Amino acid sequence: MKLHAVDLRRIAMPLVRPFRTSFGVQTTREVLLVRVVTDVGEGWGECAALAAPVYSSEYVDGAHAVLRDHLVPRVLAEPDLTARGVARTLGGVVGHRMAKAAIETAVLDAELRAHDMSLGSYLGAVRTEVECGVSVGIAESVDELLAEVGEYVDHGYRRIKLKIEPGWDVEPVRAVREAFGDRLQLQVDANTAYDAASSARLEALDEFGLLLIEQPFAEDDLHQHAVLAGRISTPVCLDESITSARAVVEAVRQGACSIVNIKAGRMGGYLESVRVHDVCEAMGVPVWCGGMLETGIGRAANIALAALPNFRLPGDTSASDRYYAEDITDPFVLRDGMLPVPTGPGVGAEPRPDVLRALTIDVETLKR
Ligand code: SMG
Ligand code: MG
Repeated sequence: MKLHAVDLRRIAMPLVRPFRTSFGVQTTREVLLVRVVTDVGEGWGECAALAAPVYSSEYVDGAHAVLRDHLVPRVLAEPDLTARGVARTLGGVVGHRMAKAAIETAVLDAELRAHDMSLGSYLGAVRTEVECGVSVGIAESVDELLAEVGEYVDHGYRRIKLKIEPGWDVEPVRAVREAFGDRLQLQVDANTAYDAASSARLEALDEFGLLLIEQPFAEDDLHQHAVLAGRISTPVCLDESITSARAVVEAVRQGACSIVNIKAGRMGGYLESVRVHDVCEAMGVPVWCGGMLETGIGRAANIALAALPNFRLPGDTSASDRYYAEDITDPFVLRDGMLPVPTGPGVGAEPRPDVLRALTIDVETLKR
């Protein structure tokens, strides 16, 4: 296909409640959306980067700049662009995986729409709906946390993930276990907030029957994760550390994790995510789909990915109303703890023009 133009659109979406993690509080989700206009039609992709470089080194202004100055000019110059070729075209640029993923997804969306094929079918989905979990931020108090978890349990979520940090770990986990019982599927995510000195607090979580402990240590510290994994029976899961199929093979080989959180943005796209899924399956390592507070565009694509066979645990693929009063697409509505895998062509969701317009801060159009 030929690429005619690319829109880089910045939107701001207020969250229905503040989301606090070990790295800070999000109250509004600033999102960078990519739209490609091609000779076979248009396509959309959502960049996973947050407004500030606090989850990973990427952030919205940086992603915007690298797309505008380096990535989009390379794809615009490509005489015959395919989604499978995007990674090679962008290979000369080091890093910036979330920005690369956004453009690759938009090209893939356009290509699949032109072939009237859904992303799920293309990636190898084996389910028509996926089991959903929800990620619960650090609260002001244990009582407030229990109220929030109770709301989500009543809503039907199949598993709860608690954000933790040193000082907000054993007590909230114990309180949730006591209030909701041992049958609640429960896991925790530290977003790298621990180190060797605070690791004993994590060992104390071993008695609570957690599904997993996600990314307790720094993203480049596989060794510390392997040490913890050797000391506890709760599986250690990696998020921030896993940026490619190569990285996951190394992490598993070192004993640093036995479960993997897959986020397409972090891997540089859905195509690399399928490779990570496949190598994990071959190594006997279950995966699950992470989230970056996506709008309906990114959420639709995540749900398609989560329908692959080795996605064996509920994902952070919550319903639209967990995040937003109004989504930019038709909302994803939870039914019996599940969300349906989109069946329409491409990612299977598109922005509603009026909502998109109302939330837009800026649009920059780059042409051939
Ligand atoms: O999309 O439901 C979601 C957010 C899930 O906890 C979540 N994501 O480390 O897994 C993670 C975090 C990263 C983003 S926090 C703003
Ligand atoms: Mg995480």
